[in-house]
Amino acid sequence: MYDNELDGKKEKVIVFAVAVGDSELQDVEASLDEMTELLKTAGAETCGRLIQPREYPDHGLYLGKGKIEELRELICETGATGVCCDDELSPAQLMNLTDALDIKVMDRTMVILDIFAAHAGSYEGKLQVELAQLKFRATRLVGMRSSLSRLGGGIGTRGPGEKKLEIDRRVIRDRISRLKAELREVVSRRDEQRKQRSRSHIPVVSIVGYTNAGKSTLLNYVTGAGVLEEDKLFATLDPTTRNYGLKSGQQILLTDTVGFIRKLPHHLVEAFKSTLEEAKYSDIILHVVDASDENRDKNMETVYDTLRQLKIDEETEKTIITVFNKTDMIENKDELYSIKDLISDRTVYISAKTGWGVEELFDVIEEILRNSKSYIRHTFPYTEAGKLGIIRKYGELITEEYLEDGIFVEAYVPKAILGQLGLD
Ligand SMILES: Nc1nc2c(ncn2[C@@H]2O[C@H](COP(=O)(O)OP(=O)(O)OP(=O)(O)O)[C@@H](O)[C@H]2O)c(=O)[nH]1
Ligand SMILES: [Mg+2]
Repeated sequence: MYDNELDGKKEKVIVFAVAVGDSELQDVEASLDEMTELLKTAGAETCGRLIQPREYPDHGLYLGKGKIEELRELICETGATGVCCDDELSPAQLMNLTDALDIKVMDRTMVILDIFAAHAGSYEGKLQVELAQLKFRATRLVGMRSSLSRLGGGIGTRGPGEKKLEIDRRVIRDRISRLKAELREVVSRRDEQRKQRSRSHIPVVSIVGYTNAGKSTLLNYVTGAGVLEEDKLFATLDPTTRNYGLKSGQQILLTDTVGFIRKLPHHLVEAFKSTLEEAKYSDIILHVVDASDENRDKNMETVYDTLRQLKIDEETEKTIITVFNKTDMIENKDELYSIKDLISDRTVYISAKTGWGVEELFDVIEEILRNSKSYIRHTFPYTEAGKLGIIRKYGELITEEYLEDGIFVEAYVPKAILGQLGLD
């Protein structure tokens, strides 16, 4: 999809991290595994790794002096074309490391931004990525420029904002305010669409979860939406919403959106706020979890943290269904059912790939929606026969009997339309 090459050859990268204070080595290793996946998605190959246990990262160089020496040797041995830090480096650290190693230096944020740049499809997505990249780069122009002139191209240089590297800060500032203004317009248009949606009383169910959990696969399985599903991180950036009819005839809107990850760059969260916040405007949240991932618990924690950061859940009291996916990868069913999430309201086990358990998931959704409705038994006079249309559209009509004095109805209806029916 985009140019993965650096002067004609694939980038070869050494990943490194500091294991701070009392952090578990195993967690740092897992994070570096993920960093390796991120680099692979961005088109680079990882050829080595280095971890330094330290109280905290060095202010000037991130690593200690001795480790820098070790890293330099590793670069020689492996023929690496660059190094990548698993944390976001400060502008000073980036510049100092570039000088000390005389090689291209990247960090986790740069790689994530690069992937987002390559995957942004919509106008809104592109604006968001460019905004995040410009804000990130604005403070790092000096260090990046020297490393770029040394190696020209590859990760960190792609995207809508790439040509802006050579221009001065004032121009960047102007561009940032222009982008912000354009984004405000796009976002207000989206708000309008959301308002219309909520006026239509159709319940919205949003799919959230860690990147690569299988969110798009689930949406595709049930609605044939045709969203790109890939064994890559951040395959989806733009929200996709599809209509879906439940067994009772009740219509819902299903929304798939961008995934979460540990250490999601701060500028990205800011720029992508309206996309990431999609779940805020839904009635039910499906939290899709890759049950077969050994870092499952950490990933779930990250998703809850991100939801909290976006102020979803606490103020809104949403129903969360945890959907343990990829169960086809777990043969032992006892082991499968021992996987639990104690925070969510409900837990369901599925395989979005084979469809196993998906019907039960939608039964649970149906039950939750029904419980959020009022049960009514009422006889409407024939002059109000039009109200049956409203019930059919927004609720679930169970019985209708045409009696002498009117139409007897038994139904579940959303509380919001009781007034319209003259029943509040
Ligand atoms: N074995 C198995 N693989 C699955 C299942 N569901 C999804 N996958 C695979 O997992 C990978 C990621 O799936 P996606 O649907 O793209 O994941 P996503 O959550 O949308 O990921 P992002 O958009 O990148 O955040 C793909 O290779 C899917 O084929 C499942 O139930 N079983
Ligand atoms: Mg996806």
